[in-house]
Amino acid sequence: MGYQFIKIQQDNQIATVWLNRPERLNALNKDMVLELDGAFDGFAADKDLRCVVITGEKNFAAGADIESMVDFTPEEAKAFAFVETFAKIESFPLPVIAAIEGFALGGGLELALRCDFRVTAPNAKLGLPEINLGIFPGAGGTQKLPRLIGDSKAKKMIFTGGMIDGQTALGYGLADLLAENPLEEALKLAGDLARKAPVALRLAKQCVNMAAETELSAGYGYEAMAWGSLFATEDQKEGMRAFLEKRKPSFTGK
Ligand code: CO8
Repeated sequence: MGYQFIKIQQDNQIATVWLNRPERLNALNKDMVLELDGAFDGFAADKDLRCVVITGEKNFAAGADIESMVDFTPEEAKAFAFVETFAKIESFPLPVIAAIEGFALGGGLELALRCDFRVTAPNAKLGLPEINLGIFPGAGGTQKLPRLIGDSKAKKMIFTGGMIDGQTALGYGLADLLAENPLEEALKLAGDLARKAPVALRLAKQCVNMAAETELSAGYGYEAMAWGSLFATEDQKEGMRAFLEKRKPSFTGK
């Protein structure tokens, strides 16, 4: 499929998605998010894929496209929050990494928040400036950010609309890794993850995501069930046998 607002490169079981609207600092419009949605459907059908990296040249994304939003009705605004696409990315069965250079603002940062990890350049600029537009972050920002960095730091970012750099984001726990070349570092991490047992990794992601949404007892129950199910996989046998035979495991995803 041809894309107008994203580019995709696939190598060594890793897909890299480039947000590609540089003249608008990769501001997310409806078509870009729909393309992203379609791309993730394609990734889900690719049994060889092990990890996805989302990035943008020079900038990650300076938010949702303000020009598209200015005359929205409340109904149109709600539909523009791309609830389903962002949820699809958050619950995607493979690890998803955001590699952030330049601006990651508003809906751009909210997209990065739905990824499993954020690798950030030290001089990147991250923020939720929506308050300066008479709105607040509406694509998960008010819910994800406090869970990630705590209420008061999240409120500071959301209420003031100020930007923080990559170094500060690392201190906040908003960035997981700091690198001069975030894409290179993200691909290194993706390569490591691609060698892990795919079924175990997928279920581990489900369990951790569930921790933010469920009561502890239900989470423990789900974890026990998912963990037990791994003993029906070839990869569990391979992983444990490789340890006992003092060799590296070779996982197949079965
Ligand atoms: N929407 C539309 N156009 C944008 C956006 C944006 N978010 N950001 C930048 N642009 C455009 C500029 O208008 C400019 O266009 P032109 O060249 O035609 O004038 C071009 O990109 C380059 O930008 P600047 O000239 O402004 O570049 P500067 O380096 O001077 O400034 C900034 C960079 C500080 C990033 C500045 O562009 C800025 O403040 N941008 C807006 C940031 C913002 O407010 N983002 C939040 C948007 S609201 C939002 O994200 C709501 C999310 C909820 C739903 C999300 C679903 C996906």
